[in-house]
Amino acid sequence: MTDLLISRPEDGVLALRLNRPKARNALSIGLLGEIRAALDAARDDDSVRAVVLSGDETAFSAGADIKEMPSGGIPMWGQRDRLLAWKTIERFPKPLLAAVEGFALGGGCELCLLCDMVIASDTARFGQPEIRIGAFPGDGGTQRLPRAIGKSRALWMMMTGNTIDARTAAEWGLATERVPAGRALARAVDIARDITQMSPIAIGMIKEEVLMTYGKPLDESLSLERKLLLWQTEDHDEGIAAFTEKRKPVYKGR
Ligand code: DAK
Repeated sequence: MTDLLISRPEDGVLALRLNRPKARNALSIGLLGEIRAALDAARDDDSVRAVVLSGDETAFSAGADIKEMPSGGIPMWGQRDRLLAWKTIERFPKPLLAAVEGFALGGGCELCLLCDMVIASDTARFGQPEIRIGAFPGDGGTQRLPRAIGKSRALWMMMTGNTIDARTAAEWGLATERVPAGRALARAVDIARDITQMSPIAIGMIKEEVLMTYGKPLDESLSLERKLLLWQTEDHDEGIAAFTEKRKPVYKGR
């Protein structure tokens, strides 16, 4: 049985479900490889406009697979396939949504930080408990968590290993919204479907421009954004025409 279940819940929406329930969907190198392959294919497939990642009702993901961690660990962390998988997720150019029920810990929380939106059900618990096994959030958490929720809260999570619930995650900006238990996937698919109605070029540019701010000083990002304002697309013309003619736009991705 594959560790990643792939489906198409709606036109234009790809759903990837982590499927290692007995290991709380821990991110083994094998599972990361399957995510990488699925995202690589989704990136090149024009019929995919948005991707939703989910786990099961108990866990989104409990993080890196602790049982794969060797003593003297460095070679495993630097393993090429592992790093490439995280890079692929980080660079995925289309909207990526996380639907979280249950635990999103360690690498599972870091996976959420790479998603563009995080829908958390009332059962969700987010945490960076690596400190409890003498490690640290080495898959981007030390950099992305403080940007998402602020330095002091991020350090509290990383230094104590304590978890936060969905309400707190939404208040702190880690989660986009909180929904009743069992509703995270349906809500994420709803949002993804709304996104499929938009111009894919404009959606891609929004993601690119927003992510720019993570890697560059603000003044550099702003001047790049202004340069991007010069772009002209058929979709943009269509959007303006549809608004003026009071009809629904038909975007072609050109
Ligand atoms: N890896 C492997 N197996 C896991 C696992 C994990 N992360 N989490 C749970 N499991 C397995 C358990 O061992 C157990 O297996 P069996 O004993 O049945 O064989 C099964 O899943 C069910 O777990 P529990 O019996 O514990 O289930 P509960 O519902 O009671 O508790 C839990 C669920 C998720 C709260 C608990 O299992 C837990 O605390 N899991 C560990 C969570 C954790 O510590 N995550 C962080 C992992 S470290 C880096 C450096 C470090 C890192 C990355 C990069 N660099 C230097 C680059 C570290 C990253 C991490 O994510």
